Amino acid sequence: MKRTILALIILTVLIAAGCSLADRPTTAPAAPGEAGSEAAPVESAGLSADAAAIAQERGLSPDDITAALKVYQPTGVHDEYMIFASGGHSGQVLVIGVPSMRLLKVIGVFTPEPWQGWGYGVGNRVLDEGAINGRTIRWADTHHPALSETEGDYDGEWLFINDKANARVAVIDLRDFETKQLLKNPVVINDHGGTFVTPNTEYVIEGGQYAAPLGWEYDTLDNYNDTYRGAVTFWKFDREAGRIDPEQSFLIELPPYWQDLCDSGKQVSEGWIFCNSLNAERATGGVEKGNPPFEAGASQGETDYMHLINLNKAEAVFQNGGTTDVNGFAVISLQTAIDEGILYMTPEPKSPHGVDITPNGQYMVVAGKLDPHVTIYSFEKMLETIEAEKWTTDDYGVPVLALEDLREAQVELGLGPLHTQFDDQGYAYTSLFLDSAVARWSLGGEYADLHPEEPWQLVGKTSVHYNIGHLLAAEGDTVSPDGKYLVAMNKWAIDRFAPVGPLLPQNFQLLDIDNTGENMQLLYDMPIGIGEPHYAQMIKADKLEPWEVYPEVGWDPHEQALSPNAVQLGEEKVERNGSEVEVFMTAVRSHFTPEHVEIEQGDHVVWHITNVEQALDATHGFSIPGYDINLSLEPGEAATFEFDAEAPGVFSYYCTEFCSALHLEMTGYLLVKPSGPTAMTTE
Ligand code: CUK
Ligand code: CUA
Repeated sequence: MKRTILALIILTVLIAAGCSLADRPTTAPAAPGEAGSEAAPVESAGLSADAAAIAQERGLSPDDITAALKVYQPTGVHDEYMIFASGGHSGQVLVIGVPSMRLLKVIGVFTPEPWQGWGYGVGNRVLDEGAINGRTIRWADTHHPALSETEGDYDGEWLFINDKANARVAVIDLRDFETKQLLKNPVVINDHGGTFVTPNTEYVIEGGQYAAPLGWEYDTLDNYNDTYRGAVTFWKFDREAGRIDPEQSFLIELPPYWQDLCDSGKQVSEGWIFCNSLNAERATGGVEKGNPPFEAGASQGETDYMHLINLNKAEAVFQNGGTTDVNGFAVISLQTAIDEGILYMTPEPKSPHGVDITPNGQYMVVAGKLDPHVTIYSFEKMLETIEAEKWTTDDYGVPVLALEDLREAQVELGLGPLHTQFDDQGYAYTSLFLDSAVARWSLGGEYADLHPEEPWQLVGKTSVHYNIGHLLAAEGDTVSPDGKYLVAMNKWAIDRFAPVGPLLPQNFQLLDIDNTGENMQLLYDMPIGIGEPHYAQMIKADKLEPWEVYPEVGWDPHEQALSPNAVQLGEEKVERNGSEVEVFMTAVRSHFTPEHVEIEQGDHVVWHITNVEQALDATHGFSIPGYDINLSLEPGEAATFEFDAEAPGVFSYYCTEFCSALHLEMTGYLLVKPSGPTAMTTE
């Protein structure tokens, strides 16, 4: 509210100062003091006509000025919202403040992150959980982050994200913004429709993508229809443990359509899961053999299938032992899913992408990439149709409910609709990839009274730059969206920023949606130069309660408990047991204790360091040259790393965070004495 008043004051000032607001300013602003009685508000607000002069000099339009006023955060003022964005190919998660669009952190997830010491001595254990067939994988194609929910609302406690390339899922603890677990899906080799959570985060959903034989088995493409399969995985999240429990998780085998994106039912539809798909044609490619290329083969049909999954029934089948075992993982077979009434499908028009459930849980919204409409399905009609057992079946015997029986509405929006989010005023927002626009449209049913327009109508479009993929509104996929802000996640910035070579950054554009009607003002462009983020979520910042320091000195962030290897001040030592050396070290401004560590070539070294400080900013780093060791020791943190001292020499370890005026002196010598006769003699 303060902000709005400030905006009004500045605009008043600009007008008073003679700045033409109809077009780019051309008239000179009045000199301070010359404007007579009109100058009073300027002085009383402590503002000068300088603002008008700056606006004129920079050629800023009135819209530019209001946009600037809406996003500017004076120093020390925190953002109202936080975005957790996929870092795309970087394999990381980006944390961004809204409305300032300032990058606050890059959380190391699937990829080493040196500043956080993620994967350089500490964190390797977690990163190695994501190994596949014994091979370490150090990148990921992160697509969809999911904040944990309580009763369908973000609770600010946990974050999950998937790796499309390798079918992996990560768990991040929002107490310290650190990754705690990586899981490789033992049944499928890639994924896409993840992660999404059920309304109380009982399950983390990981939908499939490109069909393949389950369990990473081999078979020829000639057998595609018989042995290739789609899938959706339900990972059971144990909040207490802060981990996904694979033993309590299961997967449902699906026909070899390419399951794309999923969303969890909520409110009335809680207990159901919806996944769209894109290759009901079951095209297998092979353009070099004279077959239709994938993009043609997979788009031949007029419709693909939305999968309607009864999660409650699936869970019951799993708990009653009705699963088979694939690579040690519980799988509900396709036949069981059909027999037990777990799986139904319904057609969705032309190369669908994304399925989004309205906040009340009553409607499923599906966009067709090659269809200018979004199709809105009624959950109630779905239940009635299932109840009436009114269906045909697909080639695998899955019941297919007619689109006409489930359809609530279709809204023509424009070219290339992809993803949809919601606000608190009864509007939905859909990204239009080909149009490079965000469409606002009116919801019907119980939302019809919230806005002045007819239900199920296109209300307005705002151009974005360029080729938008996902979009996100403030808490826009929860049971109670906030409206206010929307971010367009554009694939290519093209001409929006100074050129940086042929690889273009992406462009997050912030839109003001805090109004009704056509107008959605574009506020800010934020380049993303670290990968191609797909999806992000925006949470009210005050829902997050991250720790400022670790709760106690000697804290192991991985276990979120006191470390048995914590080192207290005065207990520093180096212990030898055969060729195994154990170092117990403390870090405090501005020294490590001990400052000399003398070992022998060939020793196996286990090194414990505790940062014994509890002050807010007392982070130390710890690096050993030549051994690829770099830690970040946040206040209270205890860390342990190991290495084999293969190379003899003198290695200066030092603190890599500028922690005090004597930070450069925060160092020590690791002396690795050569084994056997030394060649260093000169006499
Ligand atoms: S997908 Cu990328 S724009 Cu992976 Cu959610 Cu639609
Ligand atoms: Cu500790 Cu620099």
